[in-house]
Amino acid sequence: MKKKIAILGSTGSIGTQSLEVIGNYSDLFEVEVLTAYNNVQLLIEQAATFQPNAVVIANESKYSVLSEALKNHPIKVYAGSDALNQIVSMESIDIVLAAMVGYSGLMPVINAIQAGKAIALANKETLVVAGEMITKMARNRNVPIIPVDSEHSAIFQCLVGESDSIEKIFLTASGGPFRGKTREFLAKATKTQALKHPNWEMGAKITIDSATLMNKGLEVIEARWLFNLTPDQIDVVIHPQSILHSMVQFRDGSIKAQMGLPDMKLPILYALTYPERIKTDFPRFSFTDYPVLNFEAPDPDSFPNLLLAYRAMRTGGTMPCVMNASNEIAVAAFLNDKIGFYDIPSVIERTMDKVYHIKEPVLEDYKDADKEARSFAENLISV
Ligand code: MN3
Repeated sequence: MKKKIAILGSTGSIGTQSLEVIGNYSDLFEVEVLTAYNNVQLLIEQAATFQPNAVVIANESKYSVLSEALKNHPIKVYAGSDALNQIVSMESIDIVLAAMVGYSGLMPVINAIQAGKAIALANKETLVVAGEMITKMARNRNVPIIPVDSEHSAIFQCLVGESDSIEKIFLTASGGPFRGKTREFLAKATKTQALKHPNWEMGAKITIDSATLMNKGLEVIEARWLFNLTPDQIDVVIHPQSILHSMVQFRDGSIKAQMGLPDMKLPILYALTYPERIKTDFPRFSFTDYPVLNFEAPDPDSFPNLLLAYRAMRTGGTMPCVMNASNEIAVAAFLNDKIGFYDIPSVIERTMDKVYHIKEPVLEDYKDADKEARSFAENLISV
């Protein structure tokens, strides 16, 4: 039986690579649902190629273009965030691959878990915002959350066959385009420079997050909830070649690493086929091509976002949600040339200092905190 996949955010970087994987293994997978936020042209092409049961465009103003273009196909067409939230519970879906960007992933993932769907999670912000609530919900419903993020897939793979004996984990970070740069240089860094990532092809938001190291901060919080760790059990190590994708140190001192060439198609495929491994013809790693692999500590002076993420994680409650919201606003402003590189951590820190904090939030509290933090951060930027 083919696994039927719903891809949320199919026109983004992870979404398009997922479709490539699914296209290569059409004997194993079938696309059941595709959703996109705004990119209606690519969604139309994808739908025509993969013939899903249904498509959803979140931006309702694009509905007529979408339905007109697909009118000769037996594909159901919907629009709007309510449709997006409902589609994930469709009876026929086996796996929901959550690959949208930012906070927008939260409600669809919650609804998919409530509907008992296995989650392949690429949307890290979901666990950053409400990881405690979501992982509890998934455990209660016996729903697996399989990480797609390469570092978390690495940890997940290292833990196969292990019992509860983790001492700590090491999340590797490439260091992004600004590794080794001084504060002086970074103060004047432009978005064009920030968008040139050395190892990974990714969307704009995550590429800026990589340049500021917020991406690693988000991943630290994501790892905390995925693997049920305390903040002290998570370390970050800069590894510029992106060959070791992350490591687990066990209580006997032994360390396992998962490694390979940097290619998101591998963790995507693993998440979709787990617990099996499928034969691939992806390029193989050659040890002699990489006689030296480097490791260094992150530089918290040049990249304050990593410390802000640890602070948010230790504070808990709504603080990671507030941090994430202000980061989304600040990154969007940086991409629109409204603020400089170091205004990003400054906006985040000031928002974290000022927006009220709820220690044991319920869903509504996260929604309110997200809204409040966004408007606070926007005000900081507009003055
Ligand atoms: Mn990653």
